[in-house]
Amino acid sequence: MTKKNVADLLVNVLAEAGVRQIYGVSGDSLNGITDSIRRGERLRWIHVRHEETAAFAAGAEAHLTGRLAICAGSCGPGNLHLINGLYDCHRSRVPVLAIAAQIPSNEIGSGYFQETHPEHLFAQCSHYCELVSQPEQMPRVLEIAMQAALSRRGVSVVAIPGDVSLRDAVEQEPRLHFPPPKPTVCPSDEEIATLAKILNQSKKITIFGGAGCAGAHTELIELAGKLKAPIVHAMRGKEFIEYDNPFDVGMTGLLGFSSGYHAMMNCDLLLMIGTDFPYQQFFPEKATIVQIDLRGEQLGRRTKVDYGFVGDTKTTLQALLPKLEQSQSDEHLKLSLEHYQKARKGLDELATGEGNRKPIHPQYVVRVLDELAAKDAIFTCDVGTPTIWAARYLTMNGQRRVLGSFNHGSMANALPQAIGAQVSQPGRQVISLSGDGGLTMLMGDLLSLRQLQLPVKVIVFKNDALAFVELEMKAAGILDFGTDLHNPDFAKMAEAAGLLGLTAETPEQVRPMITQALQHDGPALVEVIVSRQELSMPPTITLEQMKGFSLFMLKAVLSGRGDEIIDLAKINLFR
Ligand SMILES: Cc1cc2nc3c(=O)[nH]c(=O)nc-3n(C[C@H](O)[C@H](O)[C@H](O)COP(=O)(O)OP(=O)(O)OC[C@H]3O[C@@H](n4cnc5c(N)ncnc54)[C@H](O)[C@@H]3O)c2cc1C
Ligand SMILES: Cc1ncc(C[n+]2csc(CCOP(=O)(O)OP(=O)(O)O)c2C)c(N)n1
Repeated sequence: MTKKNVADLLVNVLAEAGVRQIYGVSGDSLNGITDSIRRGERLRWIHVRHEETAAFAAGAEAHLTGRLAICAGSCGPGNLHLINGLYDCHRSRVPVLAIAAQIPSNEIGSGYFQETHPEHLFAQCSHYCELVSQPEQMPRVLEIAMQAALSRRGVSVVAIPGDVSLRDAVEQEPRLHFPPPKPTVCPSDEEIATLAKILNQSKKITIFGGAGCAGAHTELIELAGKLKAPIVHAMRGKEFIEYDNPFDVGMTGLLGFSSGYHAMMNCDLLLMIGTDFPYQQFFPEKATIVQIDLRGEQLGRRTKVDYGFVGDTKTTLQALLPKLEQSQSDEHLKLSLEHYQKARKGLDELATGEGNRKPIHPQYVVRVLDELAAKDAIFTCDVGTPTIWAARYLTMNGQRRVLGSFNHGSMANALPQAIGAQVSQPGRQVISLSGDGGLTMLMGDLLSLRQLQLPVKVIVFKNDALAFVELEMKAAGILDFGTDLHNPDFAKMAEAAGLLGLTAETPEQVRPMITQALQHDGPALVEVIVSRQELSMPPTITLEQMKGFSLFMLKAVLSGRGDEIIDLAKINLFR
């Protein structure tokens, strides 16, 4: 048997751990590793056009599978390009390992060609970030990195000079051979009794759930039934909470529903479960606040908390439910549900499109897409207005998924995440809701759809602007500046890149074109010419009040229509 080099060992350890692919862009310092992938035939090399895409794609894979996903960049600029995508993965707490190739080990510290120090660069966006400077460190450093990414959920980085990858390995095999641990975490019996007592004594309870409720749908619904409590969700909880949920009153936050906002503001007790919703302004000031989270450091991070418990949602609710009395008072729930129906109706009324009457409202596009997409479709949405439309108009059902750059808030996430989603879930329909700004930021990777034969469907909301920023500028009372986009014909560009390219200019073209794209056996792009300024400020807030406040400082929900601020409301008023 030929002796392994360090790169072979690295590839072997990853393959043994169940890794199937590495996203990246090759380069001299990575040659040892890519060559080992080629020879070993156990991992696929997913060749993208920009390393940032590789990191976002790995993040999407990790999000969907829950397993470790890998990206790689060559030394200096190569791995530096990973950084924004890695920040996103780290802040979304998905397990991703980045391999950052390094310059020749004997040149480190000399200011050599392409020299950077990945250990410093990636320190802020990783749990673990170490340099492998000699073969004896392998596979231990790699395995520590993998364990850190998996158990602390987030990013680990292994920096490795090209020459070290090519040296003979000392160890030959992986050292770790155990299945992923799956501990259950529950508050103590005493704490569960306290929690039950507080809940049994309270009347107007609202549950505020987030992504930490994944896998606990049954328990959550039972809990709401016992407490007669409306359930508000945070954005990352949408895919796990919204469906089959008779207690659903929508999302809160600026992009949320007024019903979600009011259900939280009007309760006596807010029960936060598995959420890290970041906007302080949306929490009630007077209500008692109880928080349950898997990680103790999250308790009280976003609002004052009166009772905090450390536990995973499913285990905690299973322990709690038998101790709860059936609530007899459903006034708060009824009011919240009625409010939700009204808010939902108001938003649905905005999602219309008729014949050839321009402009096309983006809400209409997403409503049609929602109707036509597969039951188990995976949606990705760009930061910008596509996040708003996804939050409000995509319907979840327990099988569908929705991914975005929700915590890091980076533009250009949707296409790269769609690539990772499609690579890791080859049988599923993957749809990217792309902004024209977001798409063009990492547009080179449209080419990857053809090269990698990924049948991703890209819906481009062509409003010729950084529209979300224009909204923020208007909210701050300043004039739009630096937000115009002079766009190409995206459909023609897509065609030139080997994709099906379509343009919808009128509402009547939306449905047939989305249908055609979804049925197309390959990648497709539909550019939809949508209205530029679709949203308006809440009627309760005047322009004067808004001055000096950024959008995220507003303590209100961005209503779907606006009657008071005429210049913003035009589009809605003339409908
Ligand atoms: C342009 C833009 C606008 C946005 N506007 C809004 C908005 O209006 N409203 C909104 O809601 N969001 C909005 N977001 C998203 C927002 O920034 C946050 O990403 C989102 O609110 C967080 O959702 P979450 O709390 O469900 O998820 P996370 O932030 O992922 O928090 C999950 C929490 O659950 C805990 N947890 C994990 N597993 C478990 C478990 N098993 N048991 C218990 N706890 C667990 C974690 O420790 C964490 O504290 C916006 C994003 C963008 C980009
Ligand atoms: C990398 C990055 N740069 C800038 C921003 C600030 N920003 C947030 S949304 C947005 C506009 C997005 O424009 P587009 O993709 O066209 O979507 P739209 O809002 O127009 O629908 C910008 C510039 C950001 N979030 N991320």
